[in-house]
Amino acid sequence: MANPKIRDIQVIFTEPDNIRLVIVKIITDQDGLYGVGCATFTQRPNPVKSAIEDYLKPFLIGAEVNNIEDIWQSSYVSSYWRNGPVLNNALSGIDQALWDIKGKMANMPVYDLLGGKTREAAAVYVHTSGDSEEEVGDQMQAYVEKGFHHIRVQISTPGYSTYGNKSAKTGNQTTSNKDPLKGPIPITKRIKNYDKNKLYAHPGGVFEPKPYMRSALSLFEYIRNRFGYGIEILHDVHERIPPILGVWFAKEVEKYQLFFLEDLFSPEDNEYFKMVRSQTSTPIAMGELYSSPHEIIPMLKDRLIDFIRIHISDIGGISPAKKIAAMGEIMGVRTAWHGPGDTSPVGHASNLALDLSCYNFGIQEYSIFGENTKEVFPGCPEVKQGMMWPNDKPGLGIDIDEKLAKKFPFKEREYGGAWDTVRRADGSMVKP
Ligand code: GCO
Ligand code: MG
Repeated sequence: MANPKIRDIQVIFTEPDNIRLVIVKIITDQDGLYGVGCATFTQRPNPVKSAIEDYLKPFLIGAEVNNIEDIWQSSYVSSYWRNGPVLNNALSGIDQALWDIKGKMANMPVYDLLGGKTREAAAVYVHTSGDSEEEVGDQMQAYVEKGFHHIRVQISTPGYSTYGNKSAKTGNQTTSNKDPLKGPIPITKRIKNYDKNKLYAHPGGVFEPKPYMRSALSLFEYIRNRFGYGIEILHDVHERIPPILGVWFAKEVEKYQLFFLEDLFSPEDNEYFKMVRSQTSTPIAMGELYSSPHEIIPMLKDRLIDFIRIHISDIGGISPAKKIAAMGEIMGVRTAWHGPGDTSPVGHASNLALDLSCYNFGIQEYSIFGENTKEVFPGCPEVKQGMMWPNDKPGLGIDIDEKLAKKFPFKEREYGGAWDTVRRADGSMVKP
């Protein structure tokens, strides 16, 4: 029987729980044989769709589905200029779908194609956040009682906005701080009737590094006093603070024994990780914003990070991710694939295939699937007792109910669905 070939490539947009998801479906010329892949770049879905439909589809129709690596390598350079989140998400959708097909042809789960299980399930971490330390602690208590052992903790900063907690009081509002001793007063409050529209295209509020760091350090102190050191806590700085303050912060948190401290710097400030490494043993996680091998390789080569936070579809799919994981293993760096709400359940299934098969697995981020999402994606990985479990079906073990997916078309979004525009008190931009 001839090797199956790609007959059609389809892009499916759906947002079952208010997050825009992009799925690729590869149909082969063998009846009933198809695969699904995640190409979700929630802030820019349309260019990803075009990169697939207008460029990769005509390039790949007729290709033999067996040859995943050759398809990946030839597609990667088919644009000549390469890397970046749009082209890599397009490539990821194709790549993950081809791994799904190969598993179905071999009648094996993808994790078996990648070398088999090194663990039965993948430990996950979940998100807590709140306006007060007690609120964060109570959320944490509830998760601990459900068997979770790794908890991300974020807290709002009185008078300012902050990442990970969009509370009405201090989240996306352009807040004003009344106490100048607690931090600068936002420019929108200093100048009467300041035209806020000049500053806030997509209001993400006002962020100031010192008040944020004081709130976070106080939260860690509270959590350790309330829960002790038996539970693992994680924290996401999400860039935002000037790099030298990041170096100071990484040292200050050492006594709280975080499982990891994430996105301490922006990718543009990768060089600062060398300073952190020589001054503290706080475990460092970085990578969700990387979309080129040039960003992650130096981090692994010099052991500048402890956890690879790469968003698999932003790096081009399972094929490149497994190579990065292998380099990580050789250098003593563990995986912690990005798993936010804007990774589709197909993307989570790809994360899980690597979590189970890679010896140097660290932890898996898990954003709880909404009810609609679980219905649109039959075979969603199951999470219980703080672990994500495979369903042992061939391929990625997940599908998309296209009829149901159509019931959740992309909603209109102002500002094109841009990421929050966060600014300092003086009105200057903050990343992100
Ligand atoms: C995380 C990430 C996300 C991103 C989001 C961007 O650690 O899960 O920081 O929350 O902000 O995926 O679209
Ligand atoms: Mg993050």
